[in-house]
Amino acid sequence: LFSAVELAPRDPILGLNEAFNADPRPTKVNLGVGVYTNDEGKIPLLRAVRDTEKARVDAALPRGYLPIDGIAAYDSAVQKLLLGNDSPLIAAGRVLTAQALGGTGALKIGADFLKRLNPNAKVAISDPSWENHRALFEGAGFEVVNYPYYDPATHGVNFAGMIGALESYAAGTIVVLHGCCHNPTGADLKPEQWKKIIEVAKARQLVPFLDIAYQGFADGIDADATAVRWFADADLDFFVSSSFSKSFSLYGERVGALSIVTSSKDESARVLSQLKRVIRTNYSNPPTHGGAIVAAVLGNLELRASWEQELGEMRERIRTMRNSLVEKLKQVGATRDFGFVAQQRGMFSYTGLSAEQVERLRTEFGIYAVSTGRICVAALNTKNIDAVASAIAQVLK
Ligand code: PLP
Ligand code: TYF
Repeated sequence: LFSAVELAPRDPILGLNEAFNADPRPTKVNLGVGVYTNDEGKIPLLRAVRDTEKARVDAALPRGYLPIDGIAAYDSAVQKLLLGNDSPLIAAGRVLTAQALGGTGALKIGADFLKRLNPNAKVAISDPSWENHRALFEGAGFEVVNYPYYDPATHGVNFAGMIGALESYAAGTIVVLHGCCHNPTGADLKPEQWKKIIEVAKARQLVPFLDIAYQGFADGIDADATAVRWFADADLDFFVSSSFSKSFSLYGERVGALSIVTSSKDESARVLSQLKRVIRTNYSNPPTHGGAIVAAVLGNLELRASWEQELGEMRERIRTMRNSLVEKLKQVGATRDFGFVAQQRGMFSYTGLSAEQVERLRTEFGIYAVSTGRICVAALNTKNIDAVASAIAQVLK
């Protein structure tokens, strides 16, 4: 049965983790995978999460099945985080949300649903994008194309190229957009660019699929949802996959959601009924723990304030590390200006290092980055940053 099965290639990012774990050097640094670690190099357990977990354990709750679309309070909290507490769309019943297995699970059920709805549509993702975007949509049976996005010359967005591509797409094309903190480049769209994209999406009848996995990591919870809210204001039907993996530091609990904005309450009910069918045949219903914690934290003023405070600290620490890396690279005489690193947003930076330079970082210095030159700046800390800056300067020589 299995004699012809070929060995699949490793995930380029998660595969790095395996190599990192096997590396015996005590000075090794993992800037590969997109995980936030604190100044001690640890994945934090947020206070609000810890307190909520304790209370839940003490309550010794039964573990029945959740509804197919998850915890109602969770779904409602997700909608408010994305669209704002006073969203008229929520009030009008035009938004439906299903708790999902992380942002990845949200993309997967969204892709499967779209395939049933519009099987011949193409899917467009940014060049470059999170590796899994292409794989997920191809896995759902779609043809996936790239729209121009990153401009290595400016370390920003090739907006003319991007808009040109969007304008060339057939009606119904599904366009995956990073809501904020673009993975892997760290280069985000400017407000006026979002406005233009919305205009084109409307005129060309594109299907926007916003993926927001880092809400709160650029400027704040509300500020980072600006693009999502502008899509809502524009009276478009669109999809949003969102994730609490990063913002709640709950990576392994798989807490995310798929939200869909439709044109009416009646449409929402019909769409949700179909989405539930997709969920049922994938995994029946989501797990309880992560969703219950997030719902409890977001539903309690004190816990929510504590969460926002810690999320703000994570955001600030990343900003400090970005500035510090730029400074230190200057101090150690790096032969390039890395000022752009301080402008990029979220967990990642496209450093412009070549695959060979990244390879040297790993073999000579035990510093792990993605071969594309992406580093996770959220894994820098006051203990490893000097070594990282000096190693980067050396491989640039
Ligand atoms: N979308 C983007 C752009 C991401 O960077 C990630 C990262 O993990 C995800 C989705 C998936 O999120 P999750 O880990 O919650 O599945
Ligand atoms: O880009 C990252 O590093 C994160 C984590 O298949 C991740 O988004 C990476 C690869 C993958 C799943 C998650």
